[in-house]
This record gives sequence, structure tokens and C-alpha cells, in this order.
Amino acid sequence: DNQNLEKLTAAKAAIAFVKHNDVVGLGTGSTATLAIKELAKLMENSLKITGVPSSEATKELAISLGIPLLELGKVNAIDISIDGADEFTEQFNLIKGGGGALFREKIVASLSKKRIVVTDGSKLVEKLGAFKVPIEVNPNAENYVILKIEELKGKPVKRVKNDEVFITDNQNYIFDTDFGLINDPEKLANELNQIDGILAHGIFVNLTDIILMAKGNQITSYHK
Ligand code: DER
Repeated sequence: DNQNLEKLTAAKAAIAFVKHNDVVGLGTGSTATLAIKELAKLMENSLKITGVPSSEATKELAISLGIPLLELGKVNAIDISIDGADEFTEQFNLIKGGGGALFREKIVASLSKKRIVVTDGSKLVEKLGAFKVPIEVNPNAENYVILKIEELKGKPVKRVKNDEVFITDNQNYIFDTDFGLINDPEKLANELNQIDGILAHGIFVNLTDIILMAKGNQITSYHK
């Protein structure tokens, strides 16, 4: 369908930035998956890369495609990362975590020299917040964190998937939290960073260099 075509268009545009011998941060989600598959095709034409996966799902995909991998906790730097987003603004603020991989995605982005986000046309927003902010919480801090999020006027809802409580790759819960439209994402991100028990939240500020958005067969690229 059209959205899938847009995701593929953005994915193809992103891999043009990957160079021979790059260490590449591999994102999570349907658009990042398309980019990873395009990367694997390039490898057949002798492009040499090493991947750093942002989730167990992406790790398994990369292994199935024969992409050599490094363990995220063991790398000191990543040359370029390609990942998706659930929402983005023209100020390069994102909401991520729709796929539940936000913690390792944030570490990948934090280690990367160049961060590319690939999206279809539906992700561009004036203000973040229509998409609820995923917040990864250690189960031992569950009620404490709920109280602290409510103090910030958030409405946390524990994520359920296939009728089961969703458990992340890091053995934590996700609370999808409605803060309404977010006027100051950096301020909210900093407030959430102060709450012990939160491993990561899905507000990505100052973690993106290039956004490639496909609308129809047009690519709009935003460069920081
Ligand atoms: O979970 C994530 O952060 C994903 O990257 C998500 O934000 C985008 O997933 P999509 O490419 O399947 O829309």
C-alpha cells in the first residue's frame, strides 16, 4: 500500500549515506527493517558494514541477512544509524518506542556520529504528543513511577500486547503516557530523566541529524 511504498522510498534514500567499512546502528520497526534489508542487498555488491542492533528482533533479522554484528554494550562509537520514529517535528524532536525498543534505540543514537530517521509522511507533526510517550519502567519501581508521572500530569497506561503485559528486551514494562500536546519536549524529557525507575522514555531530543520523510514518491529531507 502507499504507506509501505513511502517507507521503502525513505529506506532506500537512507542507505545512500552508508559508506564502506561503516559501523551501522540498525533501528527497529517496519521502516528500519526495510532499510536493513536494503543494506543487506548492498553487501552483495561488496559494501562492507558491521551492524549494531537496537533490539533482539533487529538482531535476529540482521543475523538472518548475514550482516556481521557487534554487541551494543561493547561498542565505543557508531558511524551512522538508521531508525524510524512514531512522530517528529521540524525541530528534530521525536517520539519513539512504538515498537518497545526505545532504550537500546536511544543508546544507539547516543553513540552515533550521524543519526538518520526514516519515516512515511504520516509522522510529521507540529507538536509531539498525539502519540503517547512510551516510558520503560523497571517492575520494582512501577507504582512509584506511576505516582511521579501523574505529578507531571501524565496519564500512564501499561502496554499490553496479544492480551499479555508487554515485556521489553530488558525485562521491563512500557507505560504509554498521554501528556497531551507537548509544548517543551526538552523540559519534559529532563523531568522524566529525574525519575528513578525509568530506564528510558520515548522523547528523543538532540539525537537526530537527518530526517528522510517520504510522501507519495517524494522525499523531503530535513538536515540539522
Ligand atoms: O519503536 C520505534 O521507535 C520504531 O522506530 C517506531 O518509532 C517506528 O516504527 P515504524 O517504522 O514501524 O512506523
